[in-house]
Amino acid sequence: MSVSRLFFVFLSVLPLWICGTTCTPVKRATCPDIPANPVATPITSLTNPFTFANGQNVTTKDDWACRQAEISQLLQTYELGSKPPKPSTFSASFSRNTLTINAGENGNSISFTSSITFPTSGTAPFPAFIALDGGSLPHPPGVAIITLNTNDIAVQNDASSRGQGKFFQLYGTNASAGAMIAWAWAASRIIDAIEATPSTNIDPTKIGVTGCSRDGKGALVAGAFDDRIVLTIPQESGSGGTDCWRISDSILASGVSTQTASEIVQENVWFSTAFDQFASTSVDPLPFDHHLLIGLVAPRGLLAIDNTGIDWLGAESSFGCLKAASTIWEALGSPDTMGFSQSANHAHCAFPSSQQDDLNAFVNKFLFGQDTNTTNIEDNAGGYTFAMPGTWDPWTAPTLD
Ligand code: MCU
Repeated sequence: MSVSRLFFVFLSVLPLWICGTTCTPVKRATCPDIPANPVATPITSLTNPFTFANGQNVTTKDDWACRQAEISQLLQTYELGSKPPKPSTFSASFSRNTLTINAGENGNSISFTSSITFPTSGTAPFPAFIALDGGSLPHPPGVAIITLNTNDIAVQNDASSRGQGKFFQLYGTNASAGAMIAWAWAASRIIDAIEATPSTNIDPTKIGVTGCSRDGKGALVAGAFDDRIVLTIPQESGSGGTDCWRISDSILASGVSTQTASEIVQENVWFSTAFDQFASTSVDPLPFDHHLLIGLVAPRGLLAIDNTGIDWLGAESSFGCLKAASTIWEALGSPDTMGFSQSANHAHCAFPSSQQDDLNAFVNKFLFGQDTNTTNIEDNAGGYTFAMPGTWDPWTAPTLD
């Protein structure tokens, strides 16, 4: 081979050699620092997704990656507590439809299990839902259900459950985590285990997460904090889920008996104790609201399922919060990968058949790779109005290149 030909071959393999199989596009060189006191100025509208905490604008997709990292950090610091990374000791095994996960850190170790219910139809490797406490959706054909037992990981009986569960045996009872971020940690470990254990017959690239009510809040947090999850379906998650704190305060003030931050922190341990100071006084100094938690999922698939028949759930708050969040999918050029389906007059967590088509469209698109129509899924059973842009969301979505 001639020298010039050798040089040409060298040049053509160079990118592969540098990148291996994990090459990602060149990112913004540095992300802006979070200001020392991001909770200084009270904000009565929802916070602008497209402005960094230091006031700079988000103008590109690389900026958005930085903004997502910032939002993730702010949510962990002021509301949810820290989600630890994969523990330094980790192993997984699978037998008799049970996934066993062993994790160790700082001399502590735990073992927890998840049962997998396999579909009676379809082909392996199967797509799957990680379903908090089994979830409350009708099981989609061909999809496996991996049950995450929430109380085993972080107990959620009531306000006295703080620090109880295997997560806290591993990370200490003083860990900042509330129960939801602890479950999100466990969902990530389940995905690690699936990736490491091909004998499960689960496709790790086709994993969704779901749960209803308190577990719907948890499903949203799990989907927000692991971008390997391709579809997030919070069902009737209410306050602490797809509702925005500020909108819930406002609809309570207008006479709708809905759950707000000040009530929720007294009821259970879903949040870090760092959230108490805001919940007990005002949520306005928070540099985020839950439209930004929802936006951590973007542009991955998200279908929020709501029930307008129960005031406590604050479906109007969820509607506005999701509308505000939808500008993030829009800015990323992916408006069709998020939708919200609201229906009325049914028992809490009883999935009504009127929402089945919406569910099928999302499941078939994200777990089976089909080209289904998820355009404008925005069922508005409550007849809510929410101006875009408006008082709650005084911004327009930029086009992020
Ligand atoms: C909607 O989720 C919660 C709600 O936040 C609580 O206030 C209520 O007690 O329980 C709901 C729930 O989890 O119901 C199963």
